[in-house]
Amino acid sequence: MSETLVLHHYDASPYAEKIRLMLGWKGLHWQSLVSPPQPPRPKVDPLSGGYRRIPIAQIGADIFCDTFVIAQEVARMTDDPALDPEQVGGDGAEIIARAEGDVFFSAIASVSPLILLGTLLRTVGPLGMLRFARDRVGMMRDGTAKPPQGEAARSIMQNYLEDLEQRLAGREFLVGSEPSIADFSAFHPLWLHVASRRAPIDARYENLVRWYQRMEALGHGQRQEIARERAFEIASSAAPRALPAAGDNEQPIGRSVSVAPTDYGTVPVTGTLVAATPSRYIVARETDDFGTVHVHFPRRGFSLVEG
Ligand SMILES: N[C@@H](CCC(=O)N[C@@H](CS)C(=O)NCC(=O)O)C(=O)O
Repeated sequence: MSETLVLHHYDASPYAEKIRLMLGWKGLHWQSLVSPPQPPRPKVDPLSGGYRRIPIAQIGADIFCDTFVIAQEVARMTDDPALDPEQVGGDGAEIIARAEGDVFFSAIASVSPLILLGTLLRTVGPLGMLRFARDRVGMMRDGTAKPPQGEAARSIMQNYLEDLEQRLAGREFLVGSEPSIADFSAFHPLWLHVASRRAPIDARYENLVRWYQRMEALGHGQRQEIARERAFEIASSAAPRALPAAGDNEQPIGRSVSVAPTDYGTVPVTGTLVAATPSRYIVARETDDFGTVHVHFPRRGFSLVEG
C-alpha cells in the first residue's frame, strides 16, 4: 500500500486549504488531483461512489471523505495527535465546532452581495458563477444546515474575530505551542472570508493578523499534480488496508448500507458496511475499475441507513 496521500480538491476550497496547510506544516510530499468547484467530478466520483463534497483524500484503495477523517489520517501518518480532532486538547473541540458551524457560512454571508458578485465574476466568470450559484442552492436544499444571513451573519463573524483576537493574546497558536487541528479549523473560514471580501483582516485585530500570517506561512508542503489515470492506477494496484480491530457490534456490519452527510450535500454513498468504530464508518465498494475500495466517513454529521 502506498502511504502517499492524494488530495482531491480545488484551489478555492477552504476545507481543502485546511488540509493543504496541515500538509505544509508537516512538510509532506503529497499528490494533487484538482476537480471542478461543483459536480460532476469524474476524477473522483468513481473512487468515492459519489460523495459530493471536497476535499476527499486517497491513500491507495482507501478513500477518506470529510476533513475530520482526513485530519485523522494526517495525524496518524505524522504521529501527531494534536492534528486529530478527537485527540486535540484544551478548547480545541469547541473552537473547531464553532469555526465549522455558523461561522463557516457567515464567512461568505457576511460579505456584501456586490463584493461577492465581483469576487465570483473574477474567479469563475459569468457562466461559471451561474453554474456555481445554481449548484450551491441545490446543495443546501435537503440538509439540516440553516446558514445565517445578513445582520446575523455579520454579527457572528465579528464575534468570531473578537473571540480569536482574545484567545491569541500572548500566544502563537490556539492550543499549545505548535499548530493543532484547532488552528487549521479556525483558519479556513477566515481564509474564505478574506478571499470573498478581497480585503485583509482588519489591522485592529493585531494578534489575529499575526496568527493568520503565521498560518499562511506554513505553506502547502510538496505538492505534485497527478492525472486521473494515476489516481485510478493507485487505487487499482492497492488492496484496502486492514480494518480496525475495535468494532461497534450494534452496527449492521456486512450489510448493504447508504451513508450520507446530514447537513448539506446529502448525496449517499452505497456499499457494504465493513467496520464501524466509535467515530468512523468504513464502507466497501466493489468496482469494476479498481476492485474493492474502502470509503471512510466520520459518524458525526453522517447518517447510515440499511439497504
Ligand atoms: N464537513 C466537510 C465540509 C466540506 C465542505 O463543505 N466542502 C465544501 C468546499 S470547501 C464543498 O464541498 N462544497 C460543495 C462542493 O464543492 O461541491 C468537511 O470537513 O470536509
